[in-house]
Amino acid sequence: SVFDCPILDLPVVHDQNGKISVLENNQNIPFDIKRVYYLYDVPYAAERGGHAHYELEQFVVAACGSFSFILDDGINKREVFLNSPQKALHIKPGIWREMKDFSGGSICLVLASHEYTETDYIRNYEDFIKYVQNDSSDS
Ligand code: T46
Repeated sequence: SVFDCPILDLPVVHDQNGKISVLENNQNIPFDIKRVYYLYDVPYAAERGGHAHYELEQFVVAACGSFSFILDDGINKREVFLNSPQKALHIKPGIWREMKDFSGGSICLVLASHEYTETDYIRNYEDFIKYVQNDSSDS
């Protein structure tokens, strides 16, 4: 569910010359990072996302600037505003996400549990709703 996508407080190593925050396999994140990517040069008012994943889990960090994620589990929607390099949003599998309100110069850093594969995407909202409804009737 969208309420099961926590925002992790990242450790901060701070000295007079700046800060370091860390996401590390087996330390503060529960999967092995297989892929890192980042969104940048996002034009004013652009919206991205509009899909879910079957398997992929990710941590999302506003490495620079700010933006909003709208998470949707087919029943509830939740908007998460990210504006701190010290926080990481954990998006679990089976969550529809949309992204908007990117500030100028923002960088959306993503740490992913799997390599890129298009077959892991659900890009059609009706297919997503069918998928989550079948999933919950199985359990
Ligand atoms: C997500 C949000 C936060 C690749 O070839 N390799 C990659 O690793 C990625 C992420 C994308 N692509 C290609 C596939 C598409 O042709 O780049 C194009 C745009 O990808 P996508 O529609 O996935 O872009 P976003 O920004 O809507 O979504 C991405 C992630 O895919 C998604 O998992 O949660 O960022």
